[in-house]
Order: sequence, then structure tokens, then C-alpha cells
Amino acid sequence: MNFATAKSRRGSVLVIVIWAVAIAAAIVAGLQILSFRQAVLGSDAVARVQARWAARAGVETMIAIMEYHTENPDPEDALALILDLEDNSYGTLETGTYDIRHFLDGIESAGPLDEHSKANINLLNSTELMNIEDMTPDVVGAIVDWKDANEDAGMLGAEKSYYQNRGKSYEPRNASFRNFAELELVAGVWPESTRGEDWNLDGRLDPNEDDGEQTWPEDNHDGILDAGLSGLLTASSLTSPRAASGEDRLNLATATSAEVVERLGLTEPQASALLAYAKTPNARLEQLLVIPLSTLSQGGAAAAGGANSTGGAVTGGKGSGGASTQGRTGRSSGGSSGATGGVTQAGPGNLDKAAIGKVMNECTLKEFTRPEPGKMNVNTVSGRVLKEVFDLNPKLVDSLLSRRDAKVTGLTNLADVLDIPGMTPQILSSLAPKLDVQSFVFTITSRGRSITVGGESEMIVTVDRSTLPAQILMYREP
Ligand SMILES: [Ca+2]
Ligand SMILES: [Ca+2]
Ligand SMILES: [Ca+2]
Ligand SMILES: [Ca+2]
Repeated sequence: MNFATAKSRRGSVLVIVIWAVAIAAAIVAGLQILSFRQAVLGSDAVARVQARWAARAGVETMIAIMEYHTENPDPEDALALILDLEDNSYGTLETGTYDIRHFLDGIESAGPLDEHSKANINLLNSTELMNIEDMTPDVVGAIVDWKDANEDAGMLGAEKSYYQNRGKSYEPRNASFRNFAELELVAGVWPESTRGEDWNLDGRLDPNEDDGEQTWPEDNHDGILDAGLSGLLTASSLTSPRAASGEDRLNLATATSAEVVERLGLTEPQASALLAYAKTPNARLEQLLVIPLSTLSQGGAAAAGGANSTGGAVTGGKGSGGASTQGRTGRSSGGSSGATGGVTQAGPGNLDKAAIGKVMNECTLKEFTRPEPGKMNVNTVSGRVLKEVFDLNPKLVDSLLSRRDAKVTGLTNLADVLDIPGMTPQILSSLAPKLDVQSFVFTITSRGRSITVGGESEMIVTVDRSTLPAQILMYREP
């Protein structure tokens, strides 16, 4: 009896053991699957974190370089910052890599995108907007109404009531566009025209933007990013009181003659003439490119309407300071066309070309009160923008681009542009209010990759380096 009981107990123990083993095996198998999944998940997460930090390292590197150049400006080298950014646009960390690139005018380049290479939409008038390919009068009207302070709809425009009647939850800003994407809110503007192939507006050619009809958006699969209006226009570039030298611009409306002599290296008669002109109504620094200062200072641009602005010897202002080294002392007798020269600037109250460049680089005629839309940097501006938006002669634009590319330091002042074949003082002075030789706002599109499993992450950051520390105007991770 006793034996039999023991035997059956042993039997049931055996059953229990078998069961236990089976269950344990099942649990272990389950655990194995679970932990394997967790390991996969874990390495994915690690790769993502690595990629994201790599992208961030790229952004931080670019910002550090921008701040360095804001603190240590080199007025003799307009390309120093751009080249430094380009040289550091690729980096390797222990756990990943980053690269920063952008497309402009169909060409992919290393480094951040200079927002000053595009036209600021807030500075464009309706003629310039209308010059843009495929632009229609109703869209131009709606853009103008969006920007202007008033509520009066233009003939083909659209003000508040237009948007209300269509159930929109927003209305025109009646002030400058704050960013490019805002353009898509304007009546008649479609993302297809603002973005073109660059559907995520990152300035880079992504796989879905270069695969034809396989995935959205539509693209022509040619390896080149057609960025639509975003390739021509910006709302981010801004003006800064900071001059090329790094100092705040000298306000000629309030400056003393001694300050002008000291800051610009001009003679006393030159400084007095400059200040006299600065006090005339409607004074504009660009006029110095067209009309001799002595004429301007004796009655302003109006009185100088018939001034002979070309021909003759161009001499440095008598005894003018260090800025006069490039002053030409004579001109060949063949230079009578007047198409390539500057103004006749002889006499004690006049300026040579280098001095005019310096005045334009370092001075202003009004107090800087708040940030205004930015000018285009003559060293980076898109050729397509100049040809298409500003309707400049394509040959002239091409010679401008080849001149600036040929100069190691870039164009350090706008008067340098006068030497370009086909450029006239008149063309330059009309363009000058929208041109500068510096850039303050850049968009960094940094793509990070993890070194281990192939994670990828992108950061798009728009930075203003005109103040220290640099300011982040926009940040997103698509
Ligand atoms: Ca308006
Ligand atoms: Ca893209
Ligand atoms: Ca596609
Ligand atoms: Ca394409």
C-alpha cells in the first residue's frame, strides 16, 4: 500500500516535473523572443539617438563658426565665413557622422544655405514679383495685400474679407512675412509652387524628391533639386546695424566730421561734403556711385540730374587716407564709353572708388530701430534670382558671378562691382539698396548618421549671427 502510494506519488511528481520543464521551456523561449525584440528595439533607439546627436554636433559646429566670425570679422575677406562653414560641413564623431549641404540654382554645395543668397520677399515690389516664372497677377496682388499695412484690397488682391468669406481661420498679416512657409497661406499660392520638388523644405534632395512618380511629390528624377519659389525667395534674411568691420554702422545723420575722418580715413573736406549730403532730403548712399560727392553735397541728387557722371580721370581724393590705395590715377583714352567707370571724383570734396565702397560698407543714413528685411549678399546671391526676379541681363549676371568666384577674398565692397564688364553706375545704384557684402542669416540642414546600425536624423535650424550669442530663428526636425 505504502509502496504503491509512493510509486503513484513518484508518478505524479514526474508528471509535474515534465509539466514544469515544459512550462519553463515555454517561458524561456518566450523570454528569448522578448529579449531579442528588446535588443533590436534597443539598438534601433541607440542608433536614432546617435544620429540625432551627430546632427546636433553639426549644427553646434556651424553656430560656433558663425559666432567666431561675428566676433572676429575680416572686412578684407568677404568669403572667410562662407569657406570656414564649408570646410567644416562634414564631421565624424565616435558614434556617428554629420553632413551639411544645400542646393542653390541646381547645384549642391557643402555648408549651410545663406538666406542672403535669395531675394527677401518683404523687399520685393509687384514688378519684381511679377518677373518670377509662372507668377500670376492675382497671386502678386494677394502677396502685396498680405504685406501692406492697409486693409484696401488691390484690384486682384485679397485682404481680410476674402479669407473670411472662404472660412479661413486666419487673415493677412498686414506686415512683413515672418517666414517663407507663411507664403502658403496667401490666397492662390499652392505648396506645389512654393516647394517644387523640395517637399520638406529642407534645401536637400531627398529620395522621394528624386524618384519620379513612385512617391509624392512629383519630381523629374534628374538628380537636381528644383525648389520652386523656395529656391528664389526667403523671409528670413535681415539687415543688421553691424558694419563689415564689425562695428555698428556710423549714422551720417548725426555723426561729427571728426568721427567720419577717424572711422573712414577721409580728409576733412571729404567728411564735410559727405555730412552735408547726408543732411539733404532723400539722400541715398548709392547716389555716390553715380554722382560726384561735390555735386551731391551742393544740392543733392535733384540738382545733379544733368551731372556728367562718366569719363575723365579718377583720382583719389587729395590726401585721402588708407582707403585710397585702389584709387585709379588715370584712365586710358579709350575709356570714353562710360559703361565701366565710376564717377568723376577729382577735387578735395570728392571720393575715390575705394572710399565710396567704404562709406557704403560702414555708414547708414538713419537710426537702426528694429530688424528689417535683409539684403542679398553679392558674394553668394543666386544668379537665377538676379536674372529672373531683377530682370538683369544674363551676360552681366554671368560676368558678376565669374568675377566674384575669381577673387579669393570675394567682393569686399559694392564699388568693386563697378569694374565688371557691362555694369554701369546706374544699374548698380538701382540694385545697391538690395545688395550688401555680408550675410547674417543661414539655414543649417544637418543630417546625422549613427556609426553602428545606420540610423539617420535631420535637423533644420535657421540662425541669425548678427548678435552674440547667435539667435535661433527657426528649428525643426522633419
Ligand atoms: Ca494689407
Ligand atoms: Ca528636401
Ligand atoms: Ca517623387
Ligand atoms: Ca529634379
